[in-house]
Amino acid sequence: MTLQKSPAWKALQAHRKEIETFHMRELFAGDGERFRRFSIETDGLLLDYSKNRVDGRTMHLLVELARQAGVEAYRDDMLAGKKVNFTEGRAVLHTALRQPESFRMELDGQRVGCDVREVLAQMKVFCEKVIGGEWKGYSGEPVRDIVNIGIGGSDLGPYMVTEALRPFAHGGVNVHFVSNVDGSHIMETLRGLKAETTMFIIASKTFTTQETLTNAHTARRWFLERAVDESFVARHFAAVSTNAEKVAEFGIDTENMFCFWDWVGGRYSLWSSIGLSIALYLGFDRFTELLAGAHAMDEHFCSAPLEENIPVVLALLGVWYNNFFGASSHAVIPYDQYLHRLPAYLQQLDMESNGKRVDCDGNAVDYATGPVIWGEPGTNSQHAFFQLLHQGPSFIPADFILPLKTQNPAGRHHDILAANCFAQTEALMCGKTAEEAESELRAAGMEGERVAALTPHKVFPGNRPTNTILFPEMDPFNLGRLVAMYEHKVFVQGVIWRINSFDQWGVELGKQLAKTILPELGAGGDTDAHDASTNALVNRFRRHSNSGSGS
Ligand code: G6Q
Repeated sequence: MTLQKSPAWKALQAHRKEIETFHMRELFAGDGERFRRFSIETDGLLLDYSKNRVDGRTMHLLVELARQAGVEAYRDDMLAGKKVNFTEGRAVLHTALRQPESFRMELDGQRVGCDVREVLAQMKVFCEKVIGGEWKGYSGEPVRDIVNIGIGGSDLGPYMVTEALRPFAHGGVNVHFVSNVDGSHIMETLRGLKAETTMFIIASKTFTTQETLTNAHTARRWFLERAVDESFVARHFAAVSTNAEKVAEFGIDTENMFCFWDWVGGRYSLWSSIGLSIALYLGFDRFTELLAGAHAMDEHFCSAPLEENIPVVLALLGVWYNNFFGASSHAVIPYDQYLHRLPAYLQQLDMESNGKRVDCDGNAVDYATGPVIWGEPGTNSQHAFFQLLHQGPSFIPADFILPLKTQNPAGRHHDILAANCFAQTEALMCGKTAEEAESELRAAGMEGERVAALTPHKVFPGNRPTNTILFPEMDPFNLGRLVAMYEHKVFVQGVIWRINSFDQWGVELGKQLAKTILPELGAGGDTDAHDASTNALVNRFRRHSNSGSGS
């Protein structure tokens, strides 16, 4: 049966018409218990979803949709190591990376639990040596700067986490991230560094990614121009990969290689040795707190009933708006400057996972799947795009995220931040009626036609949904919970939409075509191998660029 013909879907469609005219203002006015009924707390992490266009029946029907889609069975399959990434024939076991020590699991003859512990132990020893200064560079000085070279899943997670947890850095090493193949990224990063005290971590699951290898070779050249002796590479380059052969081919001693496994998807890999830069920057104990936080969310996801399950409820609300209100985007607004990379991280997690148009039977879907995810920290975003959230014609649900305690108590900063966060969700929900707008204008001394002319511009329709996520403070444990919460939300939505959330074939075509175009940029004469637009762009670049051979 197709999704849209399922009883739960049809019931939701009918219900959508029933609640069309409901305004959240009235729902709150008519129900003093609304916050209590529509919020969930687990160990200090609160999801308030009462400012959504839902009532008890909506939630009942949405949970029914999750049941009919088999969310619980799919979840159990994923955790049991079944090959739920069916287009790549892979298990999806990032949850195994954050299991406690007692965890034992075998998969196709691999000792998943033991392998994870072994690599963690290797990371711990390495971190202790580097942080403690026992690991010396070629001049005998300790490491001061770590440069993580990776892209996509091998960059966004560690970069987001190290930014989010800056106050927890031990201060002995700085961390830098180079991802873009634009040479400016690596050249700007290297400019301030000393080869003697710099350690490069080449983070690439496949160790074949063009951008990462190009940056890694540039880093190696930069290093050797200074260190001269090839044998010094071993003290300054480490690799995180599943591909030992390619690591050795690049010239990195496999002693300095930290492995992970094909059952860890790139965008789910920050919990694996891809998190080495996190562990070096924060210290290994902080890294394990991050894992423990994610594990706590895994436990909640596995054990809480669907109605009280935070990732499930977030997923269902997303489906509600995406599929029944035509909301094609979803904003994420962290009220925490340290989380400034969270929206970018979630863009990959959500859009690469659920930006799919074909269902698990290979049929094109006739319903919306993953929305566009976007956002910026509050309060900055209030002064930029909130106008559109409040008064634009598009309907955009949003998540507001706020830690209760700040890492930097300073005057009334945190109160002002929180007041803005709460005020925005209140404003989006309540809006401002024409009568209210008009009486405000009159109270300000305006009269007659001017009032009538200005009133429509001052009206806020309200009834715009938000989730508010509060947690005790931005520390490794809570960040782990927050990220795992979004991972599971994305998973649940993928199950409901009957798509494979764990492959990413959509990134392949552009990569293939770039491989054809690259040699053309360095060849003589004009190309006519493509369409007229691509030919003209390639030929113009060839004539005017200063890039060198293009090879
Ligand atoms: C993530 C994707 C993708 C991947 C990068 C880097 O889920 O697979 O973003 O992480 O393409 O790949 P490598 O780690 O293999 O270099």
